[in-house]
Amino acid sequence: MGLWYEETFKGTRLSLEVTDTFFSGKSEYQKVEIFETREYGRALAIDSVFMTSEGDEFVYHEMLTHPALLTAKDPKRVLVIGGGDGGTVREVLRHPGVEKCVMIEIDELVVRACQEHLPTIGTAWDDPRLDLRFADGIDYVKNSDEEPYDVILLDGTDPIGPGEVLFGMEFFRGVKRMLKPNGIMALQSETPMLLRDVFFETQFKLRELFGKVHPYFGPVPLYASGIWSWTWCSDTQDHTAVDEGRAAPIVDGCKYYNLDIHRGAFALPNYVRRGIAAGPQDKKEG
Ligand code: SPD
Repeated sequence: MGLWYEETFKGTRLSLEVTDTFFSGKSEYQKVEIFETREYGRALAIDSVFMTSEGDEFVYHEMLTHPALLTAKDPKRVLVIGGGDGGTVREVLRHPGVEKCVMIEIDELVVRACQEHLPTIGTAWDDPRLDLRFADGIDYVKNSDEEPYDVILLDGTDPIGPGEVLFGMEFFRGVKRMLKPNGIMALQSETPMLLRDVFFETQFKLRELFGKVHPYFGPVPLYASGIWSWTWCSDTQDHTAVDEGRAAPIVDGCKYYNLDIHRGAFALPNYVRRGIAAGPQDKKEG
């Protein structure tokens, strides 16, 4: 039996057996570690919280990316904020119609460590359509005067400590400012099971900004509780209107996402339906 790497998260613990360590370093923002696990292959942890693993990353990255890209109208410009392991931009750049994908990641150490030690996840670093920048996403969406985007994907860490601002109203307003009027934003929106307050508060904040807000769900075994959510937001588009022509080759290359998953993922469990229907005041009652 090898060593065990343990994540403690909101009163729960998840342990993975680790057989090797490839990287351990500290940036000005956070502690970054990459190791080999017995069942999930190589994994990345930031500040001792699992971020991704070779074994289950496909669920998270496909689900963050394809529901938005395939319901957007002819998306050419895509912005990714966060996503330092490269899995999200990999999925974005599988869409041949995307002409430019700007990725804003605050921590260069995460990207450099993943480029060297997690090459199976970030397979699109050399794609000429990728414009990778090491910058603060909050500043970018607040101050950038670049052309707005067709799709914006938020691939941040948990909203605990430094990541909290990435779930704040000011940040979401900035993101909307950088989105075309018929654009789509999708974000990872945490576990409704363990971080219920964060999940519901996020839904309510997004509803103040977007005419259409739809959470959707999938299993990510590496994340606390195993049940993960993403949220699709737009003023004009329809979250069910998948462009099936564009979807076919994308789905062929996916390990998780397909059109049945797309339809099913937006089905809301009763506790989520009731929590949303109850509104901000009653979010804890579910
Ligand atoms: N609890 C972990 C949440 C991590 C969300 N972001 C993961 C980044 C993967 N690209």
